[in-house]
Amino acid sequence: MADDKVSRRDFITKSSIAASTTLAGAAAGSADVHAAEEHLQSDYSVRTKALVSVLTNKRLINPATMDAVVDYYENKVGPHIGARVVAKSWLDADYRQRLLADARAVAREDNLTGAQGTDLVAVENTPHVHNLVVCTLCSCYPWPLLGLPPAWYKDTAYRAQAVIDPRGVLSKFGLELGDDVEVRVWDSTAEIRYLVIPERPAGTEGMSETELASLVTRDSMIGAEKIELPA
Ligand SMILES: [Co+2]
Repeated sequence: MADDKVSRRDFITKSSIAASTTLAGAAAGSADVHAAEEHLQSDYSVRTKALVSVLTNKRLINPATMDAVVDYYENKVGPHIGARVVAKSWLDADYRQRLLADARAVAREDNLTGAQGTDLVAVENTPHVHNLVVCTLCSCYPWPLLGLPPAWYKDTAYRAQAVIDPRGVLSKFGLELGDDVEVRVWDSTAEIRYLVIPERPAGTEGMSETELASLVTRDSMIGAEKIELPA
């Protein structure tokens, strides 16, 4: 990277101003903020490459193993796995009950625990309860079931507002909930990850597990949307 020390210090000052401006929501979308964010992104990516190269040269990591891990989370693990769990829970009452009682045990049975030995908790949406998942501290997420988290899940604004004003956040996502619906927010940790079992949409009677799974979206399993049948 061509940055000398002065311009680098200057950049750090600018990007922290940009970050606080973004947080305040005052200038989201301004060219300055975007320029600083892009700069920050490229700075992280350069630092990451440098770190990988140092660790590889010291033979502390193997690039082939790293590639395999990235490929695993990018291509093999994804929301299709959680979607299958949801579809199965819609069809099989006994499975659903066991899932809600002890999701970790069910995930272990189905070989869905992944590398992390985290606890998994399943919560169900009903006409009167809507569950929303967040990680206020960072971005803890049920990777083995949903793959990589969406960018908004890691966003400071989402993490802060989801616990303060979940209805407002859901409304921004296009989901307006009636006053008779209780909203429950689940704060994930390094130890506990949550999976939302969305409501099965009407008009799906007689569908197979595969057909049902194809309707289940990633965001519905975070509680950020309801599943709608395609028109
Ligand atoms: Co976290």
